[in-house]
Amino acid sequence: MIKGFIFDLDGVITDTAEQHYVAWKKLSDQMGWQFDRELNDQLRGISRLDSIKVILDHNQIEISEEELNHLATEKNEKYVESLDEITPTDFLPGAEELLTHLRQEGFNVALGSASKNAKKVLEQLNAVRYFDVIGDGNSVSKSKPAPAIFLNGAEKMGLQPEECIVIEDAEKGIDAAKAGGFYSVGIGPQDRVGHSDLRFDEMSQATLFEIKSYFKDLF
Ligand code: B16
Ligand code: MG
Repeated sequence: MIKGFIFDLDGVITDTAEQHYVAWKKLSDQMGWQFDRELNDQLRGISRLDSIKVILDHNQIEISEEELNHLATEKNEKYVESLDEITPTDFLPGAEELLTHLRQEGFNVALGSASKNAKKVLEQLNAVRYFDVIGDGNSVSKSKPAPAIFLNGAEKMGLQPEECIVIEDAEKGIDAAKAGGFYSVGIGPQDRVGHSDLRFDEMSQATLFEIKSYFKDLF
């Protein structure tokens, strides 16, 4: 039986992909690296350090570990500055409704985000109150597609993976959910999250009614 839900943040609750894009773009322009929205989409759900490695690989550039850390920190400073602009109107359509229904029906709810800034984003959205457990980039060391972040969330809720549904927008996020033995709901196109158990193009379609209808034997 399903007793809990684990939410990804960027692309599920709010669309911080745009702020990540602007920060990476500023750094790339400064460094003379090629960076566009298509490459930004490949960074969905992956950690900051893995992200900079993808950008460097794409540009066929090799730098020292020290420089890599330094530049990733610089990007983060740019990103964090932009988070002050997030307000409670910045939920993706449907996200707050789903969180509210889950609260009303007494489900356990956890966050399972790769971001080390997840708490700040939830605070800006006034969304901390919807979560029993906040798992973020500081909670585990192995990032998605490893299932660690979701296993950690389930454990803190006192639940088994098969009692939880993970909601994710990233290909590697769905990989992580499957690797951990979780049920999964994918948000996005078939070529990105078609390997989830249930897929919606947009978060607004992911209502509790639709989810319950699909996984009917589990509720
Ligand atoms: P930070 P999610 C992910 O968030 C983003 O999709 C990804 O683009 C970003 O690199 C990652 O968080 C780390 O973020 O630099 O703030 O630690 O989708 O897992 O909620
Ligand atoms: Mg995401």
